[in-house]
Amino acid sequence: MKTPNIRVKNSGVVKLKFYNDFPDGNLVIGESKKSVPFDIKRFYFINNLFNKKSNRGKHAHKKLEQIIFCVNGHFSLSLDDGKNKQRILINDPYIGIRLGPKLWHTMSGFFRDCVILVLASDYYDETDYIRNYDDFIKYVSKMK
Ligand code: T46
Repeated sequence: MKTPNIRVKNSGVVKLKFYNDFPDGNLVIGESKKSVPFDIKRFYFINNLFNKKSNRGKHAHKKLEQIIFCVNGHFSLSLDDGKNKQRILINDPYIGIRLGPKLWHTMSGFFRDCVILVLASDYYDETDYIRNYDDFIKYVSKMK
């Protein structure tokens, strides 16, 4: 995957160190506060994405920092900072995308046994989610 040129606010690219010259498989490494720019308090992964029509995400966070990876297969990530929108095909396990706060994100188009891995800066807290798009637009415009 070519390194994506991120055009929305509160996002960016995280590149992991990897060794892919082992005959027995590849090794990929991330470290808190080094390649991953925060302390990792939680991780989760999403698998069993066989329904190609599924749409996940469709929300923003108020404070949470996350990095999203596709460790297998590929999917489409849509980002929206309330003003700029961008869609990225995520298909490189060594490149993660920062999902910073106040960034509406949607994952779709899951393909080839897609497995998504997310590293998060904090524990799960439903009050940190903005799950309604109109509320998101109001929230980001208040912040300006
Ligand atoms: C995000 C995107 C990329 C928990 O109880 N604990 C957790 O740590 C998480 C992540 C979820 N949940 C519960 C909350 C819901 O009842 O699991 C259920 C499904 O969560 P949600 O619909 O938010 O799943 P996604 O895939 O739409 O979103 C997830 C993360 O929730 C979210 O923070 O940014 O992945």
